[in-house]
Amino acid sequence: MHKKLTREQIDSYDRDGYLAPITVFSEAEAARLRKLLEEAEAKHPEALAGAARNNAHCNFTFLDEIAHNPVLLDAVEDLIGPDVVFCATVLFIKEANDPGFVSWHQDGKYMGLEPNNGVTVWVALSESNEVSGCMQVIPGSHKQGMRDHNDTYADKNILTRGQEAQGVDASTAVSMPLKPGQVSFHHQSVVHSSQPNQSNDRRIGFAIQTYFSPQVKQTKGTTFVQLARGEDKYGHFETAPRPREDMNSKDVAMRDHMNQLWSDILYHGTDKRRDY
Ligand SMILES: O=C(O)CCC(=O)C(=O)O
Repeated sequence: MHKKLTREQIDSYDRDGYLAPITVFSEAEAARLRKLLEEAEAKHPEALAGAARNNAHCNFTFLDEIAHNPVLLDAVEDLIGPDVVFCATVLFIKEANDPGFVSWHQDGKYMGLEPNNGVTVWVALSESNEVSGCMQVIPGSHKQGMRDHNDTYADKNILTRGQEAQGVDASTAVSMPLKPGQVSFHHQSVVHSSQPNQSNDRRIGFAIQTYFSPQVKQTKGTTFVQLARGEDKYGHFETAPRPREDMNSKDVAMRDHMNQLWSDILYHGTDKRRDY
């Protein structure tokens, strides 16, 4: 018995490596979450910009609640099983008319997780469509293994290394437009990208990157996770605390520590680092 998704939706995720759109939050709830985010940005600008867009769920309760939302987790459980942890979140924000883009890449390439069978959930807090630069995926590419990536460090590329997966046939790409409150699911090995935002509104996505089984191992360093569902019988990871209030100083220090360790993993093998 599945909790949120149908058999057809699960089969389509397994076949194509993505599933979208799935409604998890109402438009009113998405508007409330966006308001909380924009109030938090106004009050704590330094805590939600640049590298601080990583793991902000450790410092803001409304982001923590999204990552632990029971309906969202019902769908995650349908896709990867009853025991679920997650290691990081990213606020992927493109301002109105922002030239920032995301090159073709696979999430698992630099995360050091083995095997790469987790799922990234991307929650839309504003309209994400072809004008505002929604995500695009190459269906079925999660079954073709990890590709070589070329680290470009391109100026407007939002990814850490500006990494570009090689051998991508963009003519087969499919867009994943989302309304505020809808989410997409993509496999940690599926090739995906997004174009600049050419709309007059911000394109705001909150990505939980990535939910996976606690059986997975970290091969490149130390990673903190939160338990999202079920139990962790393996203990392969450190445990990250959940925030009880916004911007508690202990949580802020812990998040900085986690981000440093995560950055060490994402930039493993290179001396060239950016501020995110
Ligand atoms: O927000 C985007 O445009 C890209 C997000 C992404 O690459 C991801 O969530 O894995």
